Amino acid sequence: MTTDAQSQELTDGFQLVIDALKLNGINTIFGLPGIPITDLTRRAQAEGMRVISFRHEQNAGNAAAIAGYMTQKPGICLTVSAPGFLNGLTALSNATTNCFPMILISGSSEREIVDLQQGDYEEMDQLAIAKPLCKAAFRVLHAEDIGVGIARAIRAAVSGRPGGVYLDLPAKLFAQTMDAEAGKKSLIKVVDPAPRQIPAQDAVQRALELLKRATRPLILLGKGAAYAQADADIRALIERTGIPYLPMSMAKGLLPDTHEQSAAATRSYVLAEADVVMLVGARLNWLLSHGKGKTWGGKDHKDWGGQRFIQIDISPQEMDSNVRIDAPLVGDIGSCVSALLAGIGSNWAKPPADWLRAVAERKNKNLAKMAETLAKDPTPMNFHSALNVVRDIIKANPDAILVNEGANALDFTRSIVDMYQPRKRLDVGTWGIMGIGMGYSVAAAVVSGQPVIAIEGDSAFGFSGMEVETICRYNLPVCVVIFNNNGVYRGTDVNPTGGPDVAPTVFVKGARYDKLMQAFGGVGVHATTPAELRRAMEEAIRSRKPTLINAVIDETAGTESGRITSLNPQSAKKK
Ligand SMILES: Cc1ncc(C[n+]2csc(CCOP(=O)(O)OP(=O)(O)O)c2C)c(N)n1
Ligand SMILES: [Mg+2]
Repeated sequence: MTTDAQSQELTDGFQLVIDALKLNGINTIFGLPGIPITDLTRRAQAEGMRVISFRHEQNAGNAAAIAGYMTQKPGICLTVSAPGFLNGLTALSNATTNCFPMILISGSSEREIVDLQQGDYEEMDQLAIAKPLCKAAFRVLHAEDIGVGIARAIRAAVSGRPGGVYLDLPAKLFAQTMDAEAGKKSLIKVVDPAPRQIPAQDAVQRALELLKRATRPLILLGKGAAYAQADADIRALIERTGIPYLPMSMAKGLLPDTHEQSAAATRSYVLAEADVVMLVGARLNWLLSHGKGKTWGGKDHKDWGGQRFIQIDISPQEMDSNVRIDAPLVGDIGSCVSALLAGIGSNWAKPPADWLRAVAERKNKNLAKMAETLAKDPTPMNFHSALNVVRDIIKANPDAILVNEGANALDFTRSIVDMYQPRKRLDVGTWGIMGIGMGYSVAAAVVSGQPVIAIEGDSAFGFSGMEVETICRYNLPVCVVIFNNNGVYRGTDVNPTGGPDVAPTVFVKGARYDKLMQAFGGVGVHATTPAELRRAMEEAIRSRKPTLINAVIDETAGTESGRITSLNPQSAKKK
C-alpha cells in the first residue's frame, strides 16, 4: 500500500447503505434496532434520515408497505437477523400480495457459518426463505456492490406490478471499508424507476369497441387505480363515459363516494346485471367472486354470468386468471386511461337511460334505508350508531386518513363511511389480514402529516396494539377508535362444556383499552354513546394529540365473519 492510499478517506458499508438510499430520495426508515443494524439506525438518524423505531417488526413492515402505497416509492423496513427478519416477513408477503412497493432490509449472520449450519447467533438462510414470499430477493456481500444492490431493490419494488423486495445485508458488510471516492462512484441514482408502459393502440381500440356496444356497462376501480395517482384522468373517464362505477375498498374516495355515478349502494344489482365490465387496477380474485357465480348472475357458484370483461392491468399474466378477458389492456394505469380518454373524445354516447335509471332507483332506495338505520340511537351503541359519528367526522375532515381493520368493524365502516379523496382509506386489503392497524397509522401520519383515524375491531387492534407507545413517542396525530364488542365478531359465545375457559372468540369483558393509551401519556377516552364518541373524536382532530377511544359496542351486534360468512366452513354435524 502506498502512503497515498493510507491517507485516503474511507467509507464503510453503513455509510454506503445510507448514501444509496438518500441518493434515491428515500429519507425514512421504519425498523427495530439490534445486532447487526443498530449502528445503521443511529447513523441514518445522524445523517438526517427519519428513523421510526417500532415495538415489533411486523408493524414496521406494514408501515413501510403502506408508505410505499402512498408515495410510489419503496417503503423501507429494517430488521435484525432471523427472528426480526421473520417478524418482518408477513408484512413483506402482504405487501407483495397487495402490490405495494417495499424493501425489507435485514441484517444477517456470518455467511460461512450459516452455510455450514455451524450455529451462529441468529443463524438462518434468510435469502432462501424470503424468495418465494416476495417479488425479488437480493444479497450484497461486498461494500462496492451496495449501490447496485439498492438500485436493483428499488427497481424491482416499483417497476411493473409493484411488490415487496428482500435485501439481505450480512453483518460483515457494514464494517467493510473502501475508498470514499470509489464508494461514491459505485452508487446508482435510479433513473425512471417505474417506466411508463404504454398500451398497444389496437388493444385500446378493442376495449373501446366493446365498451361502446355495451347496454349495461360498469366500471370497477381497484386499489391499483388509486396507487397509479392518475386521479384526474380516472375521474374524467368515469364522467365523460357516464358509466356507473364501483370502487373496491381502497379505491373509495378516488372519486368522492357521494358521486352520482357511484353504484356502491347497489353493488349486488350492478354486478349481476352489467353486460360489459371494465376493471381498472382491480383483480378478479375472491373479493369479486372470481368474476363468476351467483354474484355475477351465474346459475351456480362457478357459472359464468355472461359478462364481457375489459381489464386494465400492468401485468399481462393477470388476464384470464379467472374468466375470459375479452379486451385485455396491458400497461400502466395512467397511460391506459389517458389512451382511452383520447379515443373517447368529447361526444361519447352515455349508457342507455333505462340502465342508469334502474341503477339510480335501487341506489336511492338503499341509501334511504341506510339513512333510517343510521338515524337510530340504540342503547347500547351499535356499529351503525357509532359509525354515523365517524361518517360525519370524515365528511368534515376529508383530508384525514382512515385506517380500518376487523370483521364487522371493517365491513360496516367500509359501507357506511364515505371517503372524499383518493388514497385516504387504508385497510386489510387482498388478504383481509389483521394486524395492519397501528403500522399503517404510524406511516400514514409520518408520510402525510394529516390526521389519522383508525377504526379497529377489538381483536384486530390486539395484533399491533403495543404500537400506541410508538404513536405517543413520535407524538403523531393518530386517533384510534376501538369498537369494543368483547371479542372476535361478537362477545356472546359461551363454552359449551360449562368449563372455566371462556369461548375462543371472547375476550375480557368491559376491557378499558383507553387506559393503555394513558400509560404512555396519550389521551384515553371511554365512550359509551355516540355523543361521547363524537366529542372525543372532534377533540382528537382539533388537538392532534395521540388519542385512543374505547367505544363500547353492543356485544350482540356483529355477525360471524362479518360480511364473508359464506367463506367460513362450519361443521355439517350441527347440534
Ligand atoms: C392475521 C390474521 N389472523 C386471523 C384472522 C381472522 N380474523 C378475521 S377478522 C378477525 C377479528 C374480528 O374481530 P374484531 O377485530 O374484534 O372485529 P368485530 O367483528 O368484532 O368488529 C380475525 C381474528 C385474520 N384475518 N388475519
Ligand atoms: Mg370485536
